Amino acid sequence: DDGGPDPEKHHGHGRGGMGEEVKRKEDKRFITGRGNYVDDIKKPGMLHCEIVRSPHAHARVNEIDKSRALNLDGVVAVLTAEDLAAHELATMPTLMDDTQDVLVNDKVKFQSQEVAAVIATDRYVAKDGAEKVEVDYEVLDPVVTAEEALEADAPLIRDELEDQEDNHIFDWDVGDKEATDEVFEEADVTVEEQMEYQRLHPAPIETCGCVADWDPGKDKITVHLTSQAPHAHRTLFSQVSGIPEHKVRIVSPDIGGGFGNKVPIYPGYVVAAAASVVLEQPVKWMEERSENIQTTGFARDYDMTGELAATEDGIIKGVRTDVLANHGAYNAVAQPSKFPAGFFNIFTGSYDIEAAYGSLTAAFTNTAPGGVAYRCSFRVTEAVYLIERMVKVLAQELDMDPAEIRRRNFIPADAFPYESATGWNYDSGDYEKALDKALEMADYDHYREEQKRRIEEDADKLIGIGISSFTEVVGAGPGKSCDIAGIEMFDSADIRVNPTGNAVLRVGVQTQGQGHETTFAQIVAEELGMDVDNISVEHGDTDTDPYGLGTYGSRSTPVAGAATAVAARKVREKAKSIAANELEAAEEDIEWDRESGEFHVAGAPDRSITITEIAAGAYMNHPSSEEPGLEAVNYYDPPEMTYPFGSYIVVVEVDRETGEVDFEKFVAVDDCGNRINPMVIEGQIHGGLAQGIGTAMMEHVTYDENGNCTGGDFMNYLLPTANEIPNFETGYTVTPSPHHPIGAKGVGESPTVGSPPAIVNAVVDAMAHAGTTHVEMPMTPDVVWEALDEAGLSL
Ligand code: PCD
Repeated sequence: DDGGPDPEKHHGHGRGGMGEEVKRKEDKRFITGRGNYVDDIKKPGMLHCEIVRSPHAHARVNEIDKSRALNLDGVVAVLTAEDLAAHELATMPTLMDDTQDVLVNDKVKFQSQEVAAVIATDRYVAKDGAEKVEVDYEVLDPVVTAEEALEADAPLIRDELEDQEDNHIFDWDVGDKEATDEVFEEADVTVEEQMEYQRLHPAPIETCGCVADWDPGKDKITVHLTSQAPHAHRTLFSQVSGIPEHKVRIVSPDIGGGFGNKVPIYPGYVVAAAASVVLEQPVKWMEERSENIQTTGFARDYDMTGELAATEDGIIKGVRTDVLANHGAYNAVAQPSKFPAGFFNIFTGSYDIEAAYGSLTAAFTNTAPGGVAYRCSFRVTEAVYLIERMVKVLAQELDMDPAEIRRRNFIPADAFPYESATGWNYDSGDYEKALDKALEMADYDHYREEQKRRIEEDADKLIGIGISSFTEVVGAGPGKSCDIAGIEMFDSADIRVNPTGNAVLRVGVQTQGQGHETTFAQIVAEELGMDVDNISVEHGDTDTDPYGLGTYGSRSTPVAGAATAVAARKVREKAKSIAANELEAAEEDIEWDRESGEFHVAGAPDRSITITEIAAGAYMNHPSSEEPGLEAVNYYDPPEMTYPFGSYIVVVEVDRETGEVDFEKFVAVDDCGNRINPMVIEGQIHGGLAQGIGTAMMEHVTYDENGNCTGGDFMNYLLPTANEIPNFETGYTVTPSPHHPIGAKGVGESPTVGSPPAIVNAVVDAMAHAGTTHVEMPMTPDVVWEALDEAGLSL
């Protein structure tokens, strides 16, 4: 082939291909109010489902009295675990092969857990009905933190499991312990820090929900589902329900943000589907906001110790980490099954470190289950936070500039492909280039001067500068190492060119807002020389789309994007033989020109033909050597993941009187290889940085000592608004992925992964002269003021 688009000539050819800022096709329907979300789906005779939830975190259910609810006009049914058991649906598997109650069987294990379900003709009646279900609870002692859970006399949460004698789930480790210990013994300097990555929630605007519709005439169920992985969910639905897979159709319509929250299967989906089969009517279930935050997939909740060993001049020799993970009441983390700690083991980050060792213990607690990859490739966010914070701690210990210490330890640009001490194969990178660019954009030296001046003048407001030079790992597969519930993580594309020269692309991944209807059409435009307006993208319907593993872990571009390019090139190959037929030349003499998008006879550029003319030829005058039609399918199993990276620099002003933090400057330089749509990328970066600010400054799912979720609504789980978001300055470098057909890497998660350590490093940096080495997230004004006070800096 011709090797794909040229990164140097990255401005496209005017047809809306790679590198062009094509306006998002999907936005027309979104900004004119024509989006179609799950809650917009209304079917004749549709019933509504509301869930009765436990007010207690840990309690035995003695009795459920349905009678008052059933007496309410409009209530059709009240379901409990017993009713589901009759259909073998009382429990469901989690993505990590644990077994979760769909409705509580015997014992409540977290606050707001699903106890019963009321099905009614109207949502409000269903809600009234849910209030009338009487449950007799016997309250038990709850266990809220992982530390408490592992104490010898802690109450046993999972007493229904045979062989489970305590709240311990698993231990995991990676790296060479002996070699790492040795490096630490011999090191000039070692540093250690304890840090918590607090429990977060993805909190998408659209909560989770479904409309399940059993068709007794066809013995087929159609479920409109807030799903980031429709095909995988179809397989799981079929396995759990016993309905054959070809009789299950999952439709993921417009999704109002996923962020990892819509990867797992939740009890509400199963209840609605069971109710629809039993009642032979469509049933809708839609979460409210607090149900979403309190019960469906949380993220993070890692309590981490980090250690670095280094030479006097700041060469990092070893890294060690130990983690205590709170997994909630069930082991329901959403990650490939061979990675119990997700991709946390990439904690050597962007640095060439000789020895590394990490260990982790996971525990059950009486809190909601989860551990989803919230804008993060399976725990890479925690890993990046750990290493980027530790590099700052080390720089302080050695009194070195944090930019300089990074420079001394980066994996050099000529060392790629690079294998890390924990076994990751980085495809490409040029970390110093990105850092240099960010330093320049941030006016780094100026702010260092300003910082000094403020300290000397004993100013009321201090300046802090934080850096994060992160590496992400996105695009899971390869199928050999990555799976969801045993299904290999490949992805797919199916292109059909119509006789009139336009085309439909169907892909196995779908968009939750990130713009696939535009960017995937751009890949086809680039590879077929078609105009982007002539390509429509379809996704999210398992009856018509090729099987794919879903959208998360920034895998769409690396995997389905690759499948799209390969399928388009297959179409191009066939197009050549049609071109030869039309131009009355030998197929070997036909060349494709990326610039013009046309096929021509070698040495005779005026004997050329467009893809539109070829499409007509494929249906109206096809060569006898070929089948009629013009289409191709590709299932792509990536040989490796892709490793986007970047350098973020944050300048903050910290108020010594109030603990308030103001962003003075926020610079983000990203490298995602070849860029499909720079405008979409910039939008992705802005959104992800906003979520990084939420993480660092205000978001936290909190619990009190009784297991009450005290951070479970938007009054208490604070999301950043336009008021808290500064002006971002974005930049980029281009280091193509050598193994990806169009040289692209993912980018959607990078800003959320990369920014929290830059922000925390900046706040710590403002107090570093007084000896502060760490401030915990979320850095609300009171937390910052405490830290100032401890350092003797508060006013
Ligand atoms: N791109 C371009 N170029 C390159 C790359 C990329 O252009 N080179 C673009 C694409 O195409 C798209 C975007 O950008 O459109 C993104 O991409 P990616 O990175 O590949 O990714 P995806 O797969 O597609 O997606 C996913 C992501 C994630 S993961 C998340 S969270 C988030 C993000 O995405 N989410 C969201 N973003 C977003 N946006 C929106 N709007 N919404 C949402 O929801 Mo996970 O794991 O799930 O947690």
